Amino acid sequence: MTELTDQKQTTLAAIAAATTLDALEEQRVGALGKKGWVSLALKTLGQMSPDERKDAAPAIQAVRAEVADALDARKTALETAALEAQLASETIDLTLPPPAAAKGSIHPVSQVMDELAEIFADLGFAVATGPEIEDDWHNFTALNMDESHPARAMHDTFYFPDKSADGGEMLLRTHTSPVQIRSMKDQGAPIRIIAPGRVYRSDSDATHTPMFHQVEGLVVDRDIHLGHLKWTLETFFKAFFEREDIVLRLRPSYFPFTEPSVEVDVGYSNEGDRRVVGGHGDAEGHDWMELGGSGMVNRRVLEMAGVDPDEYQGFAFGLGIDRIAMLKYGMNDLRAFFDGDPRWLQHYGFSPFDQPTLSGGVGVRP
Ligand code: 2NL
Repeated sequence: MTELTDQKQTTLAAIAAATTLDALEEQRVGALGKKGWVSLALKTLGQMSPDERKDAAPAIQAVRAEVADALDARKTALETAALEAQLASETIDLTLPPPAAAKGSIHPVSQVMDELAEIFADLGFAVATGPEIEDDWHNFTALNMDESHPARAMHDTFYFPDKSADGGEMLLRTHTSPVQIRSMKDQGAPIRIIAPGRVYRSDSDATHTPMFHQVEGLVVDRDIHLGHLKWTLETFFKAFFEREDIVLRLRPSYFPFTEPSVEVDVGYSNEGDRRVVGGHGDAEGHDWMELGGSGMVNRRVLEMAGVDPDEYQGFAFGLGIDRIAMLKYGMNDLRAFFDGDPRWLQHYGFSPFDQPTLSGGVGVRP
């Protein structure tokens, strides 16, 4: 019994001195584990006479309980101390100055895409998206540009070295028209969508980059005519440029995918080295700027997209997003759009908190 009391004193002292949960566990195993001294002491009860056992059993159980209680108490104390230390290290000093202002800004192209989506959503258009890597059927054939069509060569297409599984050429889309072809095939008519996104053409100079942004629009329904097209574009440009004196000029043109086809010009005036839309025709320095093309969807295109051209008609248009962004926000160098220069982005970028909305204005400056 004295040996047991000694072992108990040693263990209780070690428990009290333990500063980690690991050290505590070591004491538990040494005392209460299968080969621990308490467990071994309990095993000796079997060899005792009933009289001896009557005294020894409660004594050993009492030691066992005392050690177990000490372990529990120490464990709770260590855990509480650990939590308090963590809480102390994670306090926030509210008297410190605020962190530096966020450095990121929304690129003008992203801003204008958000503005476009907002305006067209209000006119009942949904936003459609599709792959940037296309096959030649969706990019060209379905748009009434077969292999021999000269417009195919005119598009300066980036082709991939490998053909698709069914033998077609793979390419980077040269316009977002294939998105609308896919939407018509999937949804059928009537349909009212815009397809904004990146497009690629292999030409590059001061006014052309190999990747640029386009938004196309498509409305297919019964009895659609050119009047709907003109009203839609005029309404869009008035909302986008936030002025009522927008003048549009539709010039006869040719696209294989529309018939008739028209070029869309907007009137502008020069203000120093900056072009400002609207107010056309009242003084020197006024001219027209081509912003896109449009027309009535060629019936062959409707047919190839699975829409019956005797039941449905449609109009479509395509606008260069980078160009209308430059015009609206007074930027003069297209190439700066894609340089990723943080100073340019700092100057021309938009705050992430400035979401374009029709109620709050679609073009708030940061
Ligand atoms: C331009 C000219 C245009 C279209 C794009 C189109 C799409 C389908 C069917 C018919 Cl699915 N047309 N898109 C139509 C006319 C012109 O873009 O100069 N864009 C910058």
